[in-house]
Formats: sequence, structure tokens, C-alpha cells
Amino acid sequence: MRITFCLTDTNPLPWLQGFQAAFPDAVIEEWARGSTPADYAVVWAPPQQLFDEQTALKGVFNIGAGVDALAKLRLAANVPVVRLDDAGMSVQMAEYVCHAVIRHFREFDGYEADAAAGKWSYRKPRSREDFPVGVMGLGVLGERVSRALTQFEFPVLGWSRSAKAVEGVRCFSGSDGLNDFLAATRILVCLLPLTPETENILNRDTLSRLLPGGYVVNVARGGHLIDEDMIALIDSGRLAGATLDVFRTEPLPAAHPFWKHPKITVTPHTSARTLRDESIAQIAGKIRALEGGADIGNLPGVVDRKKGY
Ligand code: NDP
Ligand code: OXD
Repeated sequence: MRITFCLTDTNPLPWLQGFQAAFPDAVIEEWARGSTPADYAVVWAPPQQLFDEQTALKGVFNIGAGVDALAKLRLAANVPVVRLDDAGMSVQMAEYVCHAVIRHFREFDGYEADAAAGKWSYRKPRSREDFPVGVMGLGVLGERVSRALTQFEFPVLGWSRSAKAVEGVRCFSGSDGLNDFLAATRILVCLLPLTPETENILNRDTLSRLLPGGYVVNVARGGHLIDEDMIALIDSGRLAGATLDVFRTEPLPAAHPFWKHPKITVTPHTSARTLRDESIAQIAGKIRALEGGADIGNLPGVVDRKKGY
């Protein structure tokens, strides 16, 4: 068996070593132009050329949950694409989102500013009932995040493509459910995959439908958000602010207004990191299952290429 690696912006060495330890008899190598045809590819944001040359692949494993970078490429229709299925990401995402929601709700940003100014002052307690949190996307990450938020007793709403039932979460679905979902949400969390249907979904129209004082937490992809629309709504007072982990251009360019905006918190695409050991174990387990004759359709994380996620 031969497994080829193309991990843009990631040091491949520990990955190659981890896979070699998992498959001592296999050829594990970094992809380069003209490489020998491999059975499997393990990738992050690879170039088109990999798929033009590697025409014997039995599976492509993405070392992230989002496959939007792969969706832009031309891959043979019969090659299964498999994304990470949690692999330690959902608990990190729950931590990040709960932190962002609680920081905003409890005004800890204001307390940080007061402390920096040596000021001892109290803010009036706010009611959770006034801060319903709406999670867009109730998949592996969104569902875990929604459940975590219910533990802090926020009213939690969720929106997905197909109808879902999550205990303690008021669920909406499809384009018919979107307006009611937005109208009942104050803190909006985006955990959608980036597809042609969801691109630019956080725009002037949708963000204006949130309850007054709306707040945005985008942890999915920068392409979901129209930056200028959100800044205009924050500056007009319609929205209270945002916590953003993902951007149209990453790293976020130095001149981008998000950096210095007093009501916007920026983090460097770090809300749920790919954990190498968990990810190697998950992908190696799937390759073993496939080599043992398992039906790929039964493995979690197989991407529906038509839907794009
Ligand atoms: P899943 O595929 O498990 O879940 C996607 C969810 O979005 C599903 O509930 C799906 O609905 C819903 N959805 C998709 N399209 C639509 C639509 N058009 N309308 C309404 N709902 C829709 O993905 P994950 O939870 O694993 O990951 C979500 C995204 O998070 C990734 O695609 C990635 O972009 C981002 N991410 C960001 C990270 C970071 O560090 N910032 C780390 C990891 C992921 P249905 O259930 O009906 O199919
Ligand atoms: C992912 C990511 O999709 O890191 O896993 O954003």
C-alpha cells in the first residue's frame, strides 16, 4: 500500500512518521510532481495537480472537517473524500463558543477594560432569557456546541438543512425555517460548511433579522460573512459586536478593519485545532477498514460530493 501526503501549511514529518508507525509495511511519502500512483492521499488544501496525476486513488482523507478547499478542485467523481469526523475538535469548539458567548453575556470584555484602567465597578446582571443563542449547523460540531450551551441554561436554537431533534434545543430547518430562527436569536453562532448555498449567508439582510443587540460568533469559514455588512451594522448600533475565528483571507491582512475594531474580537483560526494523534488514529482506522473490505458508505465523515460537505 502507498499513501501520499500533501499538507499545505503543515509540517508533514510527524504525520509521515505517525502513519509509518501505523502501517509499517506501507510506502508513506510526501507527494511531489510525478510521484508514483498511490492508493490513498492525505491532504490539506492540495493543488489541482495532485488529482490530475494521482488517478488510482481509492480514497482522499482531509485532515480537517471542512472540505471547501477540496470542493473547488476537479476530482474524479468516483473517488471518496473523507473528512475528519470530530477527532477531538467538537470539545474544543464547545469551549471556544461557550467562552465567546459567556464573555459577551457577562460583559467580561468590559471588566477587562475596567481592570486595565484600575477601576472597580459593577455591571447590572443580565438575564439569560434575553440572550437566546442560535447555532447555524447542527452537525458534528454544531450539535456538541448546542448541547454545551444548554448546560449554561441559555435558550438555544439550532438551524440545519434537514430537520433535527436535539434535546433542549429549539430546532429549525431549511430555507423556510431560517427567518424564524434568526428572528428568535440574539447571539448567532455559525458552524455551517462553506458551500455555494451557505456562502455569504451572514449578510446585511440576515444579520438585520437578529434580535436587537445581536452578536456574531463565526467559527466556520470567512466566506460565510460579508465583512463590510457586519461592520456597518455594528457601527450603527444594530449589532453589539462579534467574535471571529475565520476570515476570507488568512492570515487576516494587517490593514483589515477587524483587527482594530473595539467591538470585534479576532482569533487566528484556532477554535478547533486538528489534533494530530487523534486524526492519525481515525484516518488509519478507516484505511484499515477499507483495506479489510468495508463499504466506504458506512464510514463516518464521507463527504456527499453533491451537497459539498
Ligand atoms: P457537519 O457536516 O457535521 O455539519 C454541517 C451542518 O451544517 C449540518 O447540520 C448540515 O445540515 C448543516 N448545513 C449544511 N448546509 C446547510 C444549508 N444549506 N442550510 C442549513 N444547514 C446546512 O460539519 P462539522 O460540524 O463537522 O463542521 C462544520 C464546519 O465547521 C466545517 O465545514 C468547517 O468549515 C468548520 N470548522 C472550523 C474549524 C475552526 O477551527 N474554525 C475547525 C473545524 C471545522 P444537515 O445536518 O441537515 O446535513
Ligand atoms: C477544519 C478547520 O475544517 O480546521 O477542520 O477549519
